Amino acid sequence: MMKATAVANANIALVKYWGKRDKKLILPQNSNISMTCDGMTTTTTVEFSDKYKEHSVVINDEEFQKDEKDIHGHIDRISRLAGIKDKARVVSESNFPVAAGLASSASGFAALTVAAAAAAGLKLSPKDLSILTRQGSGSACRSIFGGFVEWHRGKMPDGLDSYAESIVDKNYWPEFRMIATIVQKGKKPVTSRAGMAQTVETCPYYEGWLGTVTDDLKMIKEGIKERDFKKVAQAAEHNCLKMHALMMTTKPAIIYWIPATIEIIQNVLAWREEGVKCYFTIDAGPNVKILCLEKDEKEINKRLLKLEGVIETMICRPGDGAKLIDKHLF
Ligand code: 2P0
Repeated sequence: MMKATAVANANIALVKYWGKRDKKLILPQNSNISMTCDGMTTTTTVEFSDKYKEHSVVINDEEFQKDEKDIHGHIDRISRLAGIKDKARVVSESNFPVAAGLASSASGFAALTVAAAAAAGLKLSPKDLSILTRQGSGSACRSIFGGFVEWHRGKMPDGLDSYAESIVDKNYWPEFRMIATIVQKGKKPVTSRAGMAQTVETCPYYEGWLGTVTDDLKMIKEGIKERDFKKVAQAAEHNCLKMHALMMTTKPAIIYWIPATIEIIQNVLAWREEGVKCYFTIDAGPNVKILCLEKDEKEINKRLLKLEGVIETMICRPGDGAKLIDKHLF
């Protein structure tokens, strides 16, 4: 088989990945934890053939423009591993706004890796797929798995012990929700890759981050296993604010928040005072993800949609890991 199609969901981190210990192999400074999000899906078809002279990559109907994420290099990495010389045609579609800072590269690289490995004839375990995916984009290695996932930092210089692993599958805690709240579409001012490199180099508080992240990991892993919403959500919110404190105190400062970001933060805090059980997390952009449980989802979503700065929301439950499907895009 030289053609294969995979689907993968985006993921949102509860303990963030923000800094590399090895830029080439994409090895993180700290272990991190995410939830794979049902319904935020990328579908990718890859075909290797001698009829293609060069790799071609079409994402959401547009020819891929080269950026810091080296998709062509990632395809080469996979074909080298399989020992094939043919070039690839790649067509990829996401069902959510790709430029909205919603982890599109995670679902994208996970789907690409699973499809390309299968099309190249490689038979890899989920762990090995995760290691391979990681070399394309770090957070994507978590999207190989469903439910709640930990990406291990690892210690080895070759990165063979830095892979993602399931904590619990999507059926363990089906009531958990992330409401992705869009306040701005379009590209962010500083990419994650550049932003995290600058943070490791210039932020005076980075040691403080590394020194406290172990507590966050422990709390969140325990909370997931105990299905203790407050334990997970409170620690996730704290971890997110620590990451943004790092970003803000690099040189030059990286401030991803816009007024609507603060509007949501202030409201979430006020709603919590009222007894509504909701917390927030924010990634490398202005959009906010609200953590809540199914029973409060409707009320919180209604409140979010009334805020001036909110464009739209997407409600996600724990979703599946990446998998092959039969229906090709071409
Ligand atoms: C995360 N982010 O844990 C963190 C939180 C953004 C903020 O992982 O350079 O696109 O390709 O490994 O994975 C975004 O970084 O960066 C990210 P690369 P990636 O979700």
